[in-house]
Amino acid sequence: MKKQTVTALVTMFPLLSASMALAAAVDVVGRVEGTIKGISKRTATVIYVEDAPGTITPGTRYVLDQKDKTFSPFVLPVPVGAEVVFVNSDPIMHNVHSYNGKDTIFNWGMAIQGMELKKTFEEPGDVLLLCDVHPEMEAWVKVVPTPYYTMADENGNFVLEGVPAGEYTVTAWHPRAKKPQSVTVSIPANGVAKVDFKLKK
Ligand SMILES: [Cu+2]
Repeated sequence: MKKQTVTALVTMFPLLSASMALAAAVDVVGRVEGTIKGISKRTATVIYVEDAPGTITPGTRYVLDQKDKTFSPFVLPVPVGAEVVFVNSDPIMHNVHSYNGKDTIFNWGMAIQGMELKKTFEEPGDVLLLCDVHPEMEAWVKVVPTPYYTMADENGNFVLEGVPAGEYTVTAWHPRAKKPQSVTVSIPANGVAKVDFKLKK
């Protein structure tokens, strides 16, 4: 009897049933909490859920600044498909020389203060950024295949909220780690999955 009522509702009010389904989906999320150990500068760690369903939020501005002869931030995590704005905030010349391994992806002169150039990253990966004028300048764009990512705090703690419940691979990446570490995690609805990573230099 109840089933028939639901079917009738769906037939009569397809929009209503769609919004009900959305409300239900919103509740079926959990979170991942954990720690990063084994490496210094833990705030450079990106933690992400590899294969959970979801889309990136449009309209987010991802900025990598060049200020006081430093790239800021040192590590910028972005979801795949994101556009990153590179800015020179210094009154001196820099460039942005980006590498995939040893291969140059692009190499831009950033001659003028306030200059902005944009690049969309279409593939997951680790993009190294250097400035040929100032060898001490270094940054990374970590392109992740997911909208679910976060960074560790200075004590190595992290929290990743709003992940759809399910079993996923969760990965921790750090530019100084020998390799990323991945673990399989079961994220409960309305609950917490705990993960402790130990990265090696
Ligand atoms: Cu420079």
